[in-house]
Amino acid sequence: MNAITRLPFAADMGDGQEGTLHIPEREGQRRRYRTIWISDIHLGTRGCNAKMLIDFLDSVDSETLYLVGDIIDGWRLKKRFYWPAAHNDVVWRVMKRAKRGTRVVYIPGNHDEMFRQFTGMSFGGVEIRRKALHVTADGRKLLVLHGDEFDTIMLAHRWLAFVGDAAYSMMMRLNVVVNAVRQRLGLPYWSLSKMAKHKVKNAVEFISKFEHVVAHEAAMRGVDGVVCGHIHNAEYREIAGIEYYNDGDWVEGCTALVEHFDGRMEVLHWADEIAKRDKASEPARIAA
Ligand SMILES: [Mn+2]
Repeated sequence: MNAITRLPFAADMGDGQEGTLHIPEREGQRRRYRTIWISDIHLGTRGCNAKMLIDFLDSVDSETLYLVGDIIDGWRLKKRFYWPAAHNDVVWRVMKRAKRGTRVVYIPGNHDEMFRQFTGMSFGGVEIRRKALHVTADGRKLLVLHGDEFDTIMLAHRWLAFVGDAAYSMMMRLNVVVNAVRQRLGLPYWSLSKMAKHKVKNAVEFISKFEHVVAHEAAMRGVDGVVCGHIHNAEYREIAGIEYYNDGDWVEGCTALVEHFDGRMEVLHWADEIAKRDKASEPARIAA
């Protein structure tokens, strides 16, 4: 808990403090959505892809923003305090958004469960909830929760144990190195563990089981669908008449779930969006 109280949020939250940002906020037109869901950012770890997330936050805007858990990695912070300026910049952007009028709902996950004790309270306009019911523009009811609630049912499966494992954090670190090299070579972002997840049979089985358990639970609660995070695997599937959405993560997947103004849902893979943007601006660059 000590490490948490040392987090330097407060220093940068005053008005007109933009100059204290490590990565300045980008001006200009932002893509607007009705709703944005992001989770599993794991601020306070080396694996966190804060730069990509900052690019995302500076490119989009929404009426409502759901933070679906594991935003700050309290487990890792307790072991070793790690808080680069870019991680502060992420928190600053979220708080600023709440101030500008976006409804921000924070649903702590298992890595930031220390914030669950503040359920029902609100800090700087950020509402802290254990779960939420979201009604889409076309009237579908979606249950929003982190997803670790299902771990007890999932105990037979090993992937989650692996997620907290040294091998996983090694892979995440390797991912950072690989992509730093790729960036220098002008190659697009590439996800190591995404590939591993799709190749390892047990992981595939685990993800599928998780999705079915979540969908079953949603059906029992009489909602049309469920939005969660936790397993770092962005997805949209219909399972037994229930819409299953997972907004993925910002460790290596770099994905968000968005709702358009007509209620249409979409998973955004931000590395792909950046690649599209770079391609679109290429003729302009050549012309210049
Ligand atoms: Mn989690």
